[in-house]
Amino acid sequence: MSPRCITEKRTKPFAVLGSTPSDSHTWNLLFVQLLMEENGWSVTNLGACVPVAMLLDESLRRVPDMIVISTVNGHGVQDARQVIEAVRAEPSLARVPVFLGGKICVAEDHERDAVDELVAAGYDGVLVGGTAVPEFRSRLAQVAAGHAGRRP
Ligand code: B12
Repeated sequence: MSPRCITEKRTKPFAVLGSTPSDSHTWNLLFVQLLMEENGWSVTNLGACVPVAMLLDESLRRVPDMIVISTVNGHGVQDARQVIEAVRAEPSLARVPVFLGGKICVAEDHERDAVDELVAAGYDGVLVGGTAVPEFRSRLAQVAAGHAGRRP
């Protein structure tokens, strides 16, 4: 555990949410934050254009039950890769579930390959298209159930 890490008893599962370093869109982030809160999560929303170092600092300070990256500017396939590589390189974050969602490419025909590449790079799920939100809800419930099982 990092010396900077806060020790706490959590009543709710906790997530760090942010966008990629290049993405300035914000309504997607607000949507995901509200969706998670409605499903019983507590969320720190770091906002748009999140530098990788900021995401790491926040996640190491208070190790989350999930990290969520939302990006819609079409550069996710490049930018989200540097994010997951940095997260997985931190020993205390290496096993934290990390989900990516939104619009990750500028062309839909590249999306399937991009999803596979990003999962291979370390994401637990890359959620795009019409099934993204229902799939995300069920992943939230799964991770929250694991959190409830660990609660004292
Ligand atoms: C509003 C808007 C802007 C505003 C943003 C204001 C703000 N404060 O956010 C402004 C004008 C600033 C803007 C700028 C740009 N934009 Co813009 N923008 C839009 C627009 C019209 C709406 C986005 C929005 O707010 N939607 C509402 C939210 C709630 O929905 P959403 O973002 O689609 O998110 C949904 C899903 O993607 C999903 N989702 C998102 N994240 C996640 C995460 C998880 C885990 C899950 C499960 C689901 C999920 O759930 C949400 C609800 O269904 C879209 C076009 C469109 N109609 O979607 C373009 C769009 C996103 N923009 C686009 C582009 C290219 C840009 C610019 C790069 C343009 C430019 N050349 O400068 C810049 C971005 C610069 C940058 N550095 O990122 C493109 C992206 C291309 C792509 N992905 O294929 C789009 C799609 C327009 C287009 N058709 O070309 N934009």
